[in-house]
Amino acid sequence: MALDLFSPVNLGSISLKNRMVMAPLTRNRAAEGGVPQAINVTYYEQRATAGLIITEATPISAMAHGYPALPGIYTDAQVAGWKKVTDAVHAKGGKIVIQLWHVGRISHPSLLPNGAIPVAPSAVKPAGQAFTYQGLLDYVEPRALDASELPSIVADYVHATQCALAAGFDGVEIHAANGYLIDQFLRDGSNKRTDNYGGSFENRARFLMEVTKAVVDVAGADKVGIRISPVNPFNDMQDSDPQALFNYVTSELNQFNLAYLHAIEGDMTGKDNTFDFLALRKIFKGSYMANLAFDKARGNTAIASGHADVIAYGVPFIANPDLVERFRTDAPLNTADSSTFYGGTEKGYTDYPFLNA
Ligand code: 8OZ
Repeated sequence: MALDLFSPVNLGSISLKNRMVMAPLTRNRAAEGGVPQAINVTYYEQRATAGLIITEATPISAMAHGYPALPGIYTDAQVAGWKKVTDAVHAKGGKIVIQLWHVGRISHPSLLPNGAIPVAPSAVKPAGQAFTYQGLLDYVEPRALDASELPSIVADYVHATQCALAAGFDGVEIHAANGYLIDQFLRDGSNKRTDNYGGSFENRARFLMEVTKAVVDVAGADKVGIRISPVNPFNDMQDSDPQALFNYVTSELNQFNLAYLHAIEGDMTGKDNTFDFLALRKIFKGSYMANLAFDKARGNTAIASGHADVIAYGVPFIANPDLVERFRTDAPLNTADSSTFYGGTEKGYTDYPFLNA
């Protein structure tokens, strides 16, 4: 029988009961100190029938924050909070990895320790405004990191990975997508460096490779995935030759034997693009996760045709905690309320109905 969304699969050492992955989704509902709280436990536990849950993007240090009410993964209290989440998901037979995040320039001094200036590969201010506790505020020109500072950020990834393992996660996903710090190094719209971390593909990918090696050394490659978004312009990102850059990045990642490569297959703004994602899938030797507005039919087709091993669903999992069962039985889907995506309470978070509820 052909493979489909309901076929089990292993991503590295993580065994999935089906191929429907809950995509990482920023929800801005952590307690003070970036500590996951009871409603966060309920939210993830409700979605444990996914083959794999990828948590919301989670800052690896105080300097990695860029939005209000994010949960972190660098203090003891955060680890204790996340442990309740992983215990609840595991008790329901689910698997969960945490997405490790540094926002780089997509932040604001009001969100950072002592009003620090956000850091980035280069002092290039992104267009747009930051979401802060005071509302939307213009981005500021970030401070270009000195190469001598990078090992301490790599150390923050290592520390966060240790925290993630202590919190009981099945693995970690390195967020190298959507215009945040690692992606800012990768793409030449935001990386104007003239040292070993800028210019050539090899140089622009150096920071990602250093982070990956360090995280793999702690967690084991079979517990590490990476998310990329080669052509997503979100957060004011551009690159002069994304296909060649990400073909290179993907082939370099082969050295690690990672659990999976997760690609946002296009432009979240809905504009057509001509990027060849199948080329990445063919270059990459491990499992491939595709994301971008898939439905059940397109997900099944992508798996049966070999385009992807697993499919990540975002908005459908916000509105349908039992999305797997709904797809399995062709049941109607709840509609997502975008006004409650970011921040708030249980409303639009843990109160979407299950089938027959
Ligand atoms: C939407 C709003 C805030 C953050 C990403 C972490 O795009 C995000 C994000 C998305 O990866």
